[in-house]
Amino acid sequence: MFFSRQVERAVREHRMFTHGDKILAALSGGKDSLALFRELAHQGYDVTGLHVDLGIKDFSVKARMIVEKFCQDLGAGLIVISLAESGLAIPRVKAAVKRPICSVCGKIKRYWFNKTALDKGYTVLATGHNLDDEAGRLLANALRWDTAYLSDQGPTLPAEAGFAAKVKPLYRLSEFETASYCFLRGVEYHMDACPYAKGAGFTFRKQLMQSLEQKSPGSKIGFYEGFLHKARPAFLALEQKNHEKLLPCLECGYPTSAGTCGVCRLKRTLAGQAKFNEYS
Ligand code: Q46
Ligand code: ZN
Repeated sequence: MFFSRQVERAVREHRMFTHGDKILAALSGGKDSLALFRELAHQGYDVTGLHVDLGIKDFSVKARMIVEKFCQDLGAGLIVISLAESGLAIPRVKAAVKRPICSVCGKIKRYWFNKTALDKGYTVLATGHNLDDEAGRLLANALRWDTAYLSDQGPTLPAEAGFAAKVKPLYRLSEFETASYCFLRGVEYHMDACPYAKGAGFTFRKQLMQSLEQKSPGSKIGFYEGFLHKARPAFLALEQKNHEKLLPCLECGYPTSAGTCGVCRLKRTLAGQAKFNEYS
């Protein structure tokens, strides 16, 4: 099947993992992450799910139910992290920070993905990013010529001090293809959009790339693969020179350049606000 062959090709060409690896796969409940997990399990990989419950009313309750049922039906292991339990439920964070919530939410999720993979001894962390996600992100990074992000963008990131190895085995497949896979395999996924996704820049850039694809089929994969082979090595070389030294966070050990990492600082801010509300 086309879908399986594209995953096999991505894994092989980018040496993502082998059948000896312990893979932790992030499961949001959406079509991409569930398709990825099902396909890896089907190909005989040792894969466990990780769901970060964002604490967004109704939306997160449904997402978690879908993921739990999916793993139960498949007989697969699942780890659930509740942001509400660590005081970082996304609606609370949104009320407290001035930055766009999606960039903070992304940071918090990445923090927990990485921490869980390292703490529990997984050798690689897999996410369900597809070609539309990757091409849209590349466009955003190129529009800003953000050399640090451009050097970091790719289907594999090797493990380094404090960071687990990360892979994106669906990077050759479009959103339409992952949705079709779920439909054909009877995978029930979360179709509701996150209430905070409206107006997010990434949606617009994906639509832009999709218009290009319609006018000129093959644009998305050509743009992304061309970047990987022809441009990324130059950005990597450039950033190796400017590489900022990271040290473990004083509170949680996560790599940071600021003494205390962003997530620990955020926790502190929210705890301070809660105390203020209690006394005011
Ligand atoms: S969950 Fe979080 Fe997304 Fe919702 S707040 Fe934005 S980043 S849109 S993938
Ligand atoms: Zn920290």
